[in-house]
Amino acid sequence: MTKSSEIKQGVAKEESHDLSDVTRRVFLTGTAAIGTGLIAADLGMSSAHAASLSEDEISDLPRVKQEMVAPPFLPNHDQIAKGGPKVVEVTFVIEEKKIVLDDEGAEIWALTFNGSVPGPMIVVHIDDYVELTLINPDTNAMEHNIDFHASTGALGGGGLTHVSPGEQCILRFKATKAGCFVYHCAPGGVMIPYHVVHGMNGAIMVLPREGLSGKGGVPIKYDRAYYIGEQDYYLAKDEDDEYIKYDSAGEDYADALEVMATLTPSHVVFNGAVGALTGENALKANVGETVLIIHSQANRDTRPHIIGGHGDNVWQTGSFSDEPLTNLETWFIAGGAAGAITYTFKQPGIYAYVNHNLIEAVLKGAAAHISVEGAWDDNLMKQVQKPSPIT
Ligand SMILES: [Cu+2]
Repeated sequence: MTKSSEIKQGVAKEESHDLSDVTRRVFLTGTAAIGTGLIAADLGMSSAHAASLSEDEISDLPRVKQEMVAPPFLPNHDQIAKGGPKVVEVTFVIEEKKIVLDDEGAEIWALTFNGSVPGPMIVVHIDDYVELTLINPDTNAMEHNIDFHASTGALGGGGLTHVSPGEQCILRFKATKAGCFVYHCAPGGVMIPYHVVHGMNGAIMVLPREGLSGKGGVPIKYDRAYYIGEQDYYLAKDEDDEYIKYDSAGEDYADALEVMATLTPSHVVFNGAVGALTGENALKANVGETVLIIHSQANRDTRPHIIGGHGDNVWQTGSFSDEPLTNLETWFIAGGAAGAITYTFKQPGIYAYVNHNLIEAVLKGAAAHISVEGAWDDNLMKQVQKPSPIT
């Protein structure tokens, strides 16, 4: 059975439920049956590939633990791979937690990988193996799983990783495509968008073993790297036009689905909440530094733009197998994807990094700041006359 037909089946199955009538049991377990069916289908498929390593050969590979860090930061990594392929061990602990989204106190019971929205970025090189331990503590209420767009097979691992509260599982996949890719929870049916728009998504960067390169294969090195995960939220309001507050994760289920069905988010934010990357939380850089920015949106199209700067190199599809576009003003990240850019800062100041749907940037929250230090270059820009009375 193909991946897409599995997903369609799951959606059709869930849509047949009266949403207001979903029992606690169905709610908690989602559509675990879909995952079980898929395991059988997947095992029936040959995994033989010319370059495949045997289980013995994989067990002989060096193993490294990657310490996860909360976005906008990336884990320690080499831009150019040292040595051959490795098994990179990663642990995600799922956390259902209440977070405040804006200055007005709007809040959501977020569903998170490792407690952050977005989840932590994983960085590996092509031909490495990612070995993820996914832990769903019994303090959580819901079943979760993970679908890696970077992986191949079993709904991106979603069919092999359904964990109920109190369970853990281990998934290994080979990183066969170089680029930036989204991962997200996808328990089945309407639970897929519900979990994704409650924050349960993140990204992995699979670097070419020789590092990034630009047009004509010219190597690109970055001095800093940041991960921006854009998140659309769909909060329901009460009769007094106030966002409804809930006592536990999942309680907003029926209300959230109604708002989700309008396709009109209440919030569009970077890194979990309005202001998460502005003011004191601004990203930092110095004049002359090349900054890599990875931008993911697991659900909805977006169009990043640096006000006062450019995308020097832009992999807007996320694929590092393709040459980057160069010198762009604004670029496009398709919903369900992650892209990357580099920009070498040439002037100091506070740059706004926005979703250039400016309504979403200013009214909904999709804005970050990059605070850049260094010397101003009059050659590039000079205020020839300050605003003053017309003469
Ligand atoms: Cu989930």
